[in-house]
Amino acid sequence: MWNGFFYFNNRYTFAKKIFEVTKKQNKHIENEKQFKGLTVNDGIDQPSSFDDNSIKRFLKKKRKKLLSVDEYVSGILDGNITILSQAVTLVESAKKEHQQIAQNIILKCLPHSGKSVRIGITGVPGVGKSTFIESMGKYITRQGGKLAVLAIDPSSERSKGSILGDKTRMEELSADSNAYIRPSPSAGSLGGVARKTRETIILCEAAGFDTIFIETVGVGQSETVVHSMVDFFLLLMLAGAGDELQGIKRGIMEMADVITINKADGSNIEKAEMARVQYLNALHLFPSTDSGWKPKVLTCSAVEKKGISTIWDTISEYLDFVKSNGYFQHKRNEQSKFWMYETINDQLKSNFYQNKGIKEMADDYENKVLNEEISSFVAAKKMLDYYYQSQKDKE
Ligand SMILES: Nc1nc2c(ncn2[C@@H]2O[C@H](COP(=O)(O)OP(=O)(O)OP(=O)(O)O)[C@@H](O)[C@H]2O)c(=O)[nH]1
Ligand SMILES: [Mg+2]
Repeated sequence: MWNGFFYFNNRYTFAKKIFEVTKKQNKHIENEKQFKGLTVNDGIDQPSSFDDNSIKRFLKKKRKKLLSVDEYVSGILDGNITILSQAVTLVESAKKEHQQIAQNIILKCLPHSGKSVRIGITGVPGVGKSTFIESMGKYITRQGGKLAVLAIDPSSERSKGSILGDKTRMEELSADSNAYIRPSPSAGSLGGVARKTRETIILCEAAGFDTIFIETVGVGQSETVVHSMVDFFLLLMLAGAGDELQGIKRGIMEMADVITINKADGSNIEKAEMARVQYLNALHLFPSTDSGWKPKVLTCSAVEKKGISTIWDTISEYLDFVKSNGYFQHKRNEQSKFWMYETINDQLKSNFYQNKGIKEMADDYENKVLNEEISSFVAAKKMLDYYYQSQKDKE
């Protein structure tokens, strides 16, 4: 090998030679006579079909044909999971064309929605939410219920995938024809994820699901978002982990209709019972709830499927209570109003930031503010004035 190197009068020609030869398939320099004992064999033939046209053909075949709005709606009303999934994908899509179809589907499904019970399930990572959903879910479907499991994962925007609603922890449920599991959409903002989940609830209800679980991680804003779209809020806790460790803020405990100490099994049973009493005492310090319901603290083992029926009975007891005192409908009405304004805020904000002129001037104003040439408020006012004027010009 090294001999050949000196054969060529300079490095560049050597490298160029190597490059040319290697490009000429198998005319490898090392197959030349002076490099005895070394043989470079042919590589695997590259399929010549990877030209542009074949890639385009492949993508076209891959892109599912869009159905008509009525086809989606009748498929959903028939409880067809495949069509429901396709419709949910349209809801989650950022494409304007898909959004348009999705809004029409939602509009036509709205009259068939609202009849489910919407249950939010939250708790710190690893507390056992997914395992619990698997156990409670099987309990519900065994009784003939139809369950949809949705998830709101604040990290999905970063992780582009959701740990929540993960099917790996819900093996039996994901194989159950009476259950539908949909991991968190990964949209830009939590507000975006929430709106899409709320719209997905409507489609799932129109498809005949009578119970809807929404799993979310109990560490940030997402609980408040979930709380504003469910009828019942279940907080899962662990024994002996202490509030501060679990990072559970007071606010979340106040939102809970039932607190359940999970993993009450093995050597943890006694600790779980002690924690149950501790939380019950803590709840007595909180002001009474709007619904008049006294939140309960229970224990369960999601893995050993213990305490599951008691929790379900408590949920039914709560629903009877709030349906009889009118709070159920009151809360639904408040939520519908809340989501009307949330959607408006969302749309206005994205409209503003999508505006071409605003996009162009934003950096400039940021710099002016940072250089203290103008105040933040003056900068904001100038951009808003521009935006209103651009809207007026459109009229
Ligand atoms: N001993 C015991 N372990 C449990 C129980 N429930 C869940 N686990 C275990 O706790 C771990 C986390 O369970 P998950 O159901 O994934 O928890 P999660 O809250 O969904 O976690 P994230 O989705 O990551 O937030 C797993 O190893 C489960 O097997 C239980 O009742 N008892
Ligand atoms: Mg989970």
